[in-house]
Amino acid sequence: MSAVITVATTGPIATKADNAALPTTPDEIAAEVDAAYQAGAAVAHIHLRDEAGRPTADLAIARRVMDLIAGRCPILVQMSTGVGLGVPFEEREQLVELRPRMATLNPCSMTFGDGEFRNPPAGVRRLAARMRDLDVKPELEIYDTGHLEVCLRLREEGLLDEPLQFSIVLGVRGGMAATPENLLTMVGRLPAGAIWQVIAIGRANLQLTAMGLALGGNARAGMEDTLYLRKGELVPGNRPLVERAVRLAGDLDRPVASVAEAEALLALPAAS
Ligand code: KMH
Ligand code: ZN
Repeated sequence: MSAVITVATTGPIATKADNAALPTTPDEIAAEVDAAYQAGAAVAHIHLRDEAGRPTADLAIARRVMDLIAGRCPILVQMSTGVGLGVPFEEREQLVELRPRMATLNPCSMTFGDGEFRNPPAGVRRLAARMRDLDVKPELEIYDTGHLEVCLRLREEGLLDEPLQFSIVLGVRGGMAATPENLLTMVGRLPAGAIWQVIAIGRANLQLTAMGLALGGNARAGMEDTLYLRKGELVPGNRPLVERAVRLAGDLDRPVASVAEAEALLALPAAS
């Protein structure tokens, strides 16, 4: 089966001081998304930064980024509602009002590195319901085993439509460690028919992304998850990471999904 490649160009944490190639302005993000699309990505996972490079849920910046991307390529935009640790949930949830085709839904609060990632139960339910009403497909970010149970409860409550789409996030300090055993455990617990990908943060990015593809998952690539191509070698942009994921998928007989194929595979509601 084809593999959907998502590019995550920017994320909420790294800065240009960590890697000068990190895109942070709307123009830089759109250019990197376009390069990733040309290399085979069908989905763009988007975090926004303000003029000072800080994570933001500013709707004007979000609209500008979405417009710039749409002006360049037909990639499917997945807005992060995780945004960044310092941004209140009530601001983050507003991003779905712009009706991106997809958005993340982080089901639980947790320790996240040295910070706190706040996703209160009532807010998560409100955001899930709003996404359902707006036809924005949620990608469920599960950082620990219990996060999956919370998602299944949301489905029972009618707040999530099938097929459920998961990111199994490995390597965040406060969530599951980035080990093959944890990935296998989580894949084994997913409900039948679930769509999933691995998000492997840091050093194990390559190995766990490859493992996810070998197990039949989709793949995410980009500077949100690693700033290095390999140990000690900073990546000069997002494109080489996407190209690597495309190569891995191809070698595993997983042709890369086009945008149209990704829309079907991910069962996205029709564009409005
Ligand atoms: N930053 C990753 C650990 C989100 O943006 O909502 C997970 C992520 C979730 O990408
Ligand atoms: Zn993200």
